[in-house]
Amino acid sequence: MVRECISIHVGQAGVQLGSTCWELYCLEHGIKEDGNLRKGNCTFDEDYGASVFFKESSLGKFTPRCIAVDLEESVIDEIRKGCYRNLFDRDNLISGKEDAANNYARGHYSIGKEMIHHVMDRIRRCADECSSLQGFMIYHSFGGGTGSGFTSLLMEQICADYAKKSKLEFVIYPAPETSTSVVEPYNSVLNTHTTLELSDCTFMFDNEALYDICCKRLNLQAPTYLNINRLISQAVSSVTVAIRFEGCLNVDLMEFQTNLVPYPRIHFPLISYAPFIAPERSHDYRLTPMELTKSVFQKNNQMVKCDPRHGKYMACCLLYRGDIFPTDVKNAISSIKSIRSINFVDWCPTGFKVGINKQSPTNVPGGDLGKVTRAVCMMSNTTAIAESWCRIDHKYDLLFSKRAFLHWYIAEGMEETEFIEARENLAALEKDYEEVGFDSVGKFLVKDPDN
Ligand SMILES: Nc1nc2c(ncn2[C@@H]2O[C@H](COP(=O)(O)OP(=O)(O)OP(=O)(O)O)[C@@H](O)[C@H]2O)c(=O)[nH]1
Ligand SMILES: [Mg+2]
Repeated sequence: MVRECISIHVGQAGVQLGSTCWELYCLEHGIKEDGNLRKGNCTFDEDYGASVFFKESSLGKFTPRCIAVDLEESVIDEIRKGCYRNLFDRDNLISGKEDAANNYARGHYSIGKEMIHHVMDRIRRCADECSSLQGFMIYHSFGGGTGSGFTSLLMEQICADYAKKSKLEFVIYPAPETSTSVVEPYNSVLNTHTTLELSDCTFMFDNEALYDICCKRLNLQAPTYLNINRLISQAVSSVTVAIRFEGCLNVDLMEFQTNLVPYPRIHFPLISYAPFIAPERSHDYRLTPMELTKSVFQKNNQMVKCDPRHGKYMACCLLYRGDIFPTDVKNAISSIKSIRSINFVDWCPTGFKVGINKQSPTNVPGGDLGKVTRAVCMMSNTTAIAESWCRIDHKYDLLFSKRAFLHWYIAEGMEETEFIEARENLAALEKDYEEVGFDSVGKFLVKDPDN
């Protein structure tokens, strides 16, 4: 039975990232820009394939099961006018007249409230077209007013209406190089506070880490959002490949999630990908499965800046694509286990979960990654990712200690107490990460001196 997924793209980053993801999904499933299948392509079948992400019409045209929403129109207009304009259901491209001006409060309360019913209505229609809806994937930025505020509002509504369905997020984490406003720390903390109990799993993509990969690994002079988004799309595609294609050792997203999320709040896996290789270097390039596996444990292959050597792993999921065999993987993992700097928490020792999908990575024409026959994407739950919360919290504290820019939020109806509660929740999250890293051994052996 087909288990459909609905993608929701919110705000500029969410929508633009959506464009590159659908570009890649179309290429992978052999779907043309107008939604028709390429001749001779038959990747579609009953259980897997395109129907998880695409709706097929009686004439054989495929339409993405997705909704793109932004509070202003320019970004969505790009899709309406772009070469994929006939792919999407136009009614699911929703835009307003006025953006959230980088203000969470406008996205969540004032302007966002006017748009939410229409968006929920389109989501309901999409859900009604599914025979067995698996869940939602929500793409957005932490830093934008729409990406943070409207997404929070949307998540609240989706959770109220579809409590049992899984909700995964793909989120752009702000970076100084690409930042567009000074209040991104506020928006990020407020968004995380609201969605922490609502989201099942959140994959963060740090623009700084991706910017560095573009410059240092792929020799791009001045990377654009398009360059960055195309890299993220390859990772998102790897994360979702198992629910779209059949393969040996094909472990699906829900199974990975069970292994990745030991506690509901500890749901921010770190994504690493390999290889990052420029097209001009790819013809004489071939990494062994062992080398490939080792490279995803290196810092420069991570999509969030943090140092896993300073943390402990709770779980590692390795998603291989292309010509890889289970024995190769087994050997690679046993060699990884012997590396001293890779530490696991003692209550969950060396939990590796592996998926192999025979589909090798698809090359995007004009893209920045060269053609390779195999690749790996690692989703790991490591306590080191808490570093990214520390960084944002610190920037938040600097602003909030002076109550800087707060009046913009108050003017839209927010109260200072919400800022205080949000920050406390994030402090608790940092603490949660610290505590899961503690050794459990000995804890139960210490006797209470009074007894
Ligand atoms: N990777 C990536 N980051 C983006 C992109 N567009 C914006 N960003 C980042 O997203 C944050 C800004 O949020 P946006 O998504 O532009 O804002 P929005 O959701 O449209 O919200 P408002 O414009 O405030 O209504 C900044 O951190 C940007 O660096 C993109 O296409 N790709
Ligand atoms: Mg915007």
